[in-house]
Amino acid sequence: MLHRLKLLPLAIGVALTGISIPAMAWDTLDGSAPLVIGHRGASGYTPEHTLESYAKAIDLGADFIEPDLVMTREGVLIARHEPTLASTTDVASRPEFAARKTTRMLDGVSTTDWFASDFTLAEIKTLRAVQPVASRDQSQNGLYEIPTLDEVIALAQSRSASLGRTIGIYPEIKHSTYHRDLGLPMEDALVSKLHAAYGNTRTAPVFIQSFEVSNLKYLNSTTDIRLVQLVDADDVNPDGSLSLVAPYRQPYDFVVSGDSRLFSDLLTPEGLAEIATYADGVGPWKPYLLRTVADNVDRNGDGVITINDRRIEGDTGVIDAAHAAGLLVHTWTFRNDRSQYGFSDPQLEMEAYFRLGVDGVFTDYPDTGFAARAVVAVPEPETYALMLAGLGLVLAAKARRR
Ligand SMILES: [Ca+2]
Ligand SMILES: [Ca+2]
Repeated sequence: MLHRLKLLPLAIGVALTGISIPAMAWDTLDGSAPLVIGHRGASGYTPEHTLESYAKAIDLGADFIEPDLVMTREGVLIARHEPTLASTTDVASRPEFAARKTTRMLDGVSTTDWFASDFTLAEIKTLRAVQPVASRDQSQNGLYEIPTLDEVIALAQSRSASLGRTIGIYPEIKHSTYHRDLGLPMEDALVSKLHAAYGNTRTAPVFIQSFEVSNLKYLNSTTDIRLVQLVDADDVNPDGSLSLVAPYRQPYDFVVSGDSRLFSDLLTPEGLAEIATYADGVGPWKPYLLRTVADNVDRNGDGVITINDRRIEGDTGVIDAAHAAGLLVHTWTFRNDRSQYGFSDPQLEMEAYFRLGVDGVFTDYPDTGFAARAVVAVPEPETYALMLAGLGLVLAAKARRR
């Protein structure tokens, strides 16, 4: 409720200056409105990581679009959630690529699939995206190409110009250590593209994100573009604590270097203080922020007890601690069709996180995020009354002076 109290001086200030548009004082790091980030585009509606999905996200109100990045054989950055291609493209149905199916270790996990690094960009461009979530619209399968980072940047910049509002990009370096071990290091290639498109400045409408740590520390020495440390986990325990099982136990570069710290250690005051030495924000999985417990009540009434029925037990203090360390908090992932911890409605879930003061949300459904932010942005009725009363006093005083 803290931000509601912040509105009082704001309301008086608004009244004294005669500005009649009420403004929300958010509990975000800098008081500005939180970001709606189109997670893999508008991936709830359109196959993820396609220009069509990013364009849809922009149409639905996203402030930023999120390309996850992997590399082709010749080192071109392309947008895919994983270096593997089977779940999000039609590669498995293409006889000319049947022999490319192979087994590699991916962050310690033996993985059999088609890997982007075994394909040239020209070959990647012959593939078509498919919707990987069976319950989502399958009618656009086979229609859209796999975009390069260059194409994503061009889309964001052209849509920014045509719409008159800035569309940012939020690239994620996927599996940094894995790519480096293949001889395809991603960091310099990404920075080079971003500097060419936006300049080397922290005011660029760009955040670079990674689950690994050492690559972000390196990037902090090579670019002023803002950096975000992602923090993962694999599940939520019945008591509300986070379950940490490999490969979601530690940043993979910690596994390789023998650093014993877990993802959860990054969110202690000490962990956050260290992140603040090299990054501008932290991106924790949302259960790290809002504490929930399982109590065997079917809150969403679907007849089964799942993680979605959990009871909310307040917040964990991580947002305030991150803000105290000077870090933005961008959390993920909000989906209309799943993972609504403790909530029966996906918009209400995002509203709750906005009220807690997160600085941004990643969502597969940017329209729901946009609607949630609009609801939270509207001051409560008593605040309106205060503002109107203040404005009335000013107008009356002006009238007497005439
Ligand atoms: Ca991502
Ligand atoms: Ca249920």
